[in-house]
Amino acid sequence: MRFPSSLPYLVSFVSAAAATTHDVNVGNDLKTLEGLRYSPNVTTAAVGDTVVFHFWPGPHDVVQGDYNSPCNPLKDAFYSGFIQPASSSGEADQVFTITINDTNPIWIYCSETAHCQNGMVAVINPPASGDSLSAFVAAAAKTQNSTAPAKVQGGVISTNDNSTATSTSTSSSTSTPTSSSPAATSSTSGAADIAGKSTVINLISACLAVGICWAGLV
Ligand SMILES: *[C@@H]1O[C@H](CO)[C@@H](O)[C@H](O)[C@H]1NC(C)=O
Ligand SMILES: *[C@@H]1O[C@H](CO)[C@@H](O)[C@H](O)[C@H]1NC(C)=O
Ligand SMILES: *[C@@H]1O[C@H](CO)[C@@H](O)[C@H](O)[C@H]1NC(C)=O
Ligand SMILES: *[C@@H]1O[C@H](CO)[C@@H](O)[C@H](O)[C@H]1NC(C)=O
Ligand SMILES: [Cu+2]
Repeated sequence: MRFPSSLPYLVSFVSAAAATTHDVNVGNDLKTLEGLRYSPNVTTAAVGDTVVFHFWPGPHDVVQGDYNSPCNPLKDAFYSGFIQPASSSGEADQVFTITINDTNPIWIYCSETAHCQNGMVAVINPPASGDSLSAFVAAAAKTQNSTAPAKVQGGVISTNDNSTATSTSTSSSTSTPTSSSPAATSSTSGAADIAGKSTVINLISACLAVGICWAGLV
């Protein structure tokens, strides 16, 4: 059961080797140090890329919004749920990751009370013309309340690993050789195993022979 189901995974892993990871901080504009922000608030991502959301003290969440109804989710929106760091200064030890399936604009907001209304919004792949994020901010400011999907969906929550978050494209490009090398390594280590075993067998037979010789001498 496990082996057949891992095959499509390996295939997609190899074909997605050129994908880029984009990191977005939630609740911390690293430039202005404003809390009610996503940073960066504009991300350009290709199909197959991933966007990893890092959560700073809030609480905050990540909701896929409806451009025509700011601070409300799209139908079947992705949703992170609220993720709060243990410490009041650092990042949460969990991240939320979405995969980009197409290059249509993705509007994002935080559903915590008043956050969306105060400009806690972002966009992935904004429309080519017009400052649509500013228009979204202005429209959001006119809304009264925010809503969110009932459950976490459309993305993956995983352990925050700063080492992968900072070495994005390098880690995905090195995954190609890594993904192809196990076959090569396992065959060479298999050969090494056989070589090792035959060495041991040779030693044992040599010892036996010597022992027999020695015993024979005594
Ligand atoms: C990740 O790195 C940031 C910045 O150095 C740090 O504040 C944060 O605590 C780290 N998060 C984890 C989970 O190690
Ligand atoms: C997006 O973030 C930048 C950098 O912090 C900020 O200057 C800009 O005002 C933000 N845009 C909107 C529409 O909030
Ligand atoms: C939205 O907020 C307004 C004003 O505070 C309130 O009257 C209304 O009931 C709220 N709507 C929902 C769906 O919570
Ligand atoms: C991409 O497709 C997957 C599988 O259908 C879905 O779970 C995910 O939410 C989609 N990503 C976005 C950004 O909508
Ligand atoms: Cu928030």
